[in-house]
Amino acid sequence: MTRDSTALAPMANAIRALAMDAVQAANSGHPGMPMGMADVATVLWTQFLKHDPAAPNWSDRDRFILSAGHGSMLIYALLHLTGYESPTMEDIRKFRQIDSVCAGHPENFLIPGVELTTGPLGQGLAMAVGFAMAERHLNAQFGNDLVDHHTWVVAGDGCLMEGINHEAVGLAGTLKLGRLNVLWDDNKITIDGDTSLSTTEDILGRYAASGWHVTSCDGHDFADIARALSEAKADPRPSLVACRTIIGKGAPNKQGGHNVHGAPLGADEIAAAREYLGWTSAPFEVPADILANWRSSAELGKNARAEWEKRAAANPQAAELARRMAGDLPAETGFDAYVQSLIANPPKVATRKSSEMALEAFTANVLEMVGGSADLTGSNNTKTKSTAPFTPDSYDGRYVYYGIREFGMAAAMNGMALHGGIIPYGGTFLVFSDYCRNAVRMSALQHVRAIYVFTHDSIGLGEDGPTHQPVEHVMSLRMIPNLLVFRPADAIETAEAWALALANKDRPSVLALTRQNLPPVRFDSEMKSAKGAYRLVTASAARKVVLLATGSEVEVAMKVAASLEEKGLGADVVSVPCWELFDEQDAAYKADLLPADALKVSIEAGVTLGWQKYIGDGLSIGIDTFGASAPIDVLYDHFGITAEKIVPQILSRVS
Ligand SMILES: Cc1ncc(C[n+]2csc(CCOP(=O)(O)OP(=O)(O)O)c2C)c(N)n1
Ligand SMILES: [Mg+2]
Repeated sequence: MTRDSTALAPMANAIRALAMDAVQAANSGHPGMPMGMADVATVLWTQFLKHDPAAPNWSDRDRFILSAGHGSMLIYALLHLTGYESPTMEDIRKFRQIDSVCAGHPENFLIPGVELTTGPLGQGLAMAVGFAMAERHLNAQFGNDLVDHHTWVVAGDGCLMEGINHEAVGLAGTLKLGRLNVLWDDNKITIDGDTSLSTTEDILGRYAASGWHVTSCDGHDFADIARALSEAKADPRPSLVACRTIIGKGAPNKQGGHNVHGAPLGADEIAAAREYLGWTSAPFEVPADILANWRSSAELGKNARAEWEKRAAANPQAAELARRMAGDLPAETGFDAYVQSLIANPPKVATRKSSEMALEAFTANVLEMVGGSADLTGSNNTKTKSTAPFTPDSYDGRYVYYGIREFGMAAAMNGMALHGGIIPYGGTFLVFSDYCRNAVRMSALQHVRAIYVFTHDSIGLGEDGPTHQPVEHVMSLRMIPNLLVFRPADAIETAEAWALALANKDRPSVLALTRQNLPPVRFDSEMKSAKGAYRLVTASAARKVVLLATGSEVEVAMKVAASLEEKGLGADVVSVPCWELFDEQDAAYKADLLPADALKVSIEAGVTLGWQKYIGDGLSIGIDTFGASAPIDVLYDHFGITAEKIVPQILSRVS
């Protein structure tokens, strides 16, 4: 519905009033951005955004992404004003308090209309690339009748300055994601002051050079904003709209300066702003006529949803789309038959290879899986026969060539998972997980099923040396809450890790996989990895030792156990493919695997810090220094991770 500025200005001022009053009440928060972008947001939400407040999860809604997450009051105000059930005015009054869904930064798990969690600058925009990829992919698979929407992003100077922006913009330009429109809050201010303190970049030039459509507007002129958004929507390329704004617009003495970025305006300035804006209502009160205008602004979206519902009712593919959007796996995943084939023919292969074999089975059945790699496809073994390339000419493809963009890849995976309808997986070397670590953390925080294939998981990669040999990575990933970290020991454990990663729809998984071949250690189909740790070998002689090992070191533990048994010392081998799942088991199960009367020994080719929680004052075999460049056997010997070097240390502790 097109409204003139006489109607729009008070609507935008309602956002400004809520933002300044909520920040003041909380005595913390960021009024500058919502006040500065209120006019742009008002045009977007009343004239462009396709949404229905009564159905926040409608799959064909446009996605609104507040990449500048510190401006959270902008989205809270928009959701409330347009009539979403949440947040209520009570929630807004309690902005940033423990009993309010209006958290300091928007959290996807607290409010349905909040598509994603933002706050780490740059990642919202980078996740938006994933949203736009998901839309095109599902459109190619399900057609215009079911999938036909846009991704709108509000991003600040910080989002465009972060390094990840380069990765995201390059990927979006290459993939020609024309449904992606970024509205840049071009206010020339960041926390420290004027942007000229730290950047002289020609941002529009950079985006244009990356294949984007770029345009600018006066971010306080409603007609000019609408003109620019129309252009952006129509252009077949991804669009950047530089919206020239004044930070804190409406606060007469503070607007335009960096002090309005992240501090309450104070009672005097709020009074002055009320005067300046002609806003006479008490805090947290919106005049009925203004609220009515906001509420009716979603009519277009409501009608669009009604039309969509009719089309969906008549579309035979709608049920399959609904299943994928709900995140439910298909009845047949290919897992059982694949495990039977391994039992019939146990392979001696690297776990990166057995991951590929598992993926062949899963991707043939679970069609919502979309894979990729950050330019290490042949090393990560992530490409399967079922996954054709995802390109601008074939968005129905299921394999993304992300390029050397680990952080951009992980953020895009989060975006695809959050959009829904897709289970993304992507690979790089484990040692480069640091490059995308904050996006992995954001997968976990946002409860999304993104699956990370991190190969070359130890000194076992050999000659490439310490720059490429992860030492602290597996352990440091275990420190991230709500993340499953799998380090499987053979082909069957790898298949189980994949099955568990797919089954856990509310959390991400990491698969840490070897470069080197590993012998099979499992020959049965009981889903033992589901408990995180299990007894692989039971002591023959009276048990004195329990060996805990992961991945490639399970083989070493088995040799150690055999050697101890020869000396009359009983030793269990416990394989620990996933700490997090083990930690969720009951006390009796844990006590049975980790008996108090045995010497407990951990063996893992990585840092030892952390194993003490399972082994107490037992023995921890690992690597607490950087690796070295040499052939694998030399390295395992050099770092003391062989039965020959471990057994004497155990003997000195047990008699
Ligand atoms: C990765 C990251 N680094 C630093 C911060 C802290 N931070 C929050 S907002 C901000 C400045 C952002 O400037 P801009 O995007 O221009 O926002 P504006 O001040 O215009 O609202 C910074 C440095 C952050 N949230 N994320
Ligand atoms: Mg700024």
